[in-house]
Amino acid sequence: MALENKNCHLAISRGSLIVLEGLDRSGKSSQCSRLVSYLQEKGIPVEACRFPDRSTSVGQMISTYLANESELDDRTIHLLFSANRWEKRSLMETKLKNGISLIVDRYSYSGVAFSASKGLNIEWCKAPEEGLIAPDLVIYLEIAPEKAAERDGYGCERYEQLEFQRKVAQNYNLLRDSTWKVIDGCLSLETIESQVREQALECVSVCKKGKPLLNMWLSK
Ligand code: Z5A
Ligand code: MG
Repeated sequence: MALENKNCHLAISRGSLIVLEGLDRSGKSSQCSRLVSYLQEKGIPVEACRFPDRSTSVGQMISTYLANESELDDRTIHLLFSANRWEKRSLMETKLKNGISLIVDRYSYSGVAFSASKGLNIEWCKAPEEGLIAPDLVIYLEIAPEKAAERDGYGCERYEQLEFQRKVAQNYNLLRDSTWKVIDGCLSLETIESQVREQALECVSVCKKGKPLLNMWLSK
């Protein structure tokens, strides 16, 4: 009984929120899945997440829009992308507090960089993201828009146009903060993978030691 009580007070060290960002085709999804497998092999509790999450009804509206099968006002689609993150917020918090690290393919930075590239005010774009969980680490895969356009699958969805991607890159630059680590997205998959691993392991270790969870753009 005494032992049970003692165990009740043992705090679970929290998981890390690690986000991958970058222009279209910069290699985010490839690196997310490689990182998840690597951390799993090391016995670190981890799950993958992605935004947009097309599995929800909000996500399906977004997916239809991205495929050019529906039209929505720029502010409306911006708020839908944000709502798609808000509908996952409490689940993400529960997982992090239960020691599960989350590797997230795109997050609020995509939301703001893409919408601001349409001419929306950047502060207006950031506002609905305030209060989402702040990432512990943002890995930005940097690649010239021209290089990304040479990769497989480019041009299938609404935003995959060179001029637009140049604006997105400029807006990403405005959003950089101390949580960002920039990796050259033109390196080989394997070289990037090893740099991503190194950054992720350091982040997991710092979070385990009790780094507090913060909220997006409120406490920075
Ligand atoms: N969007 C938004 O507007 N607002 C928001 O809030 C959010 C998103 C969250 C869909 O996103 C769109 O939604 C996106 C932003 C906007 N814009 N568009 N269009 P998405 O995440 O669903 O997009 P995607 O279909 O996954 O594509 P992607 O993310 O652009 O690709 P990626 O994940 O960065 O790349 P990849 O799939 O890992 O790799 C692409 C190809 O390159 C593939 O053939 C790889 O084998 C190859 N590759 C990858 N790395 C390398 C290296 N290092 N060398 C050579 N080749 C490589
Ligand atoms: Mg992707």
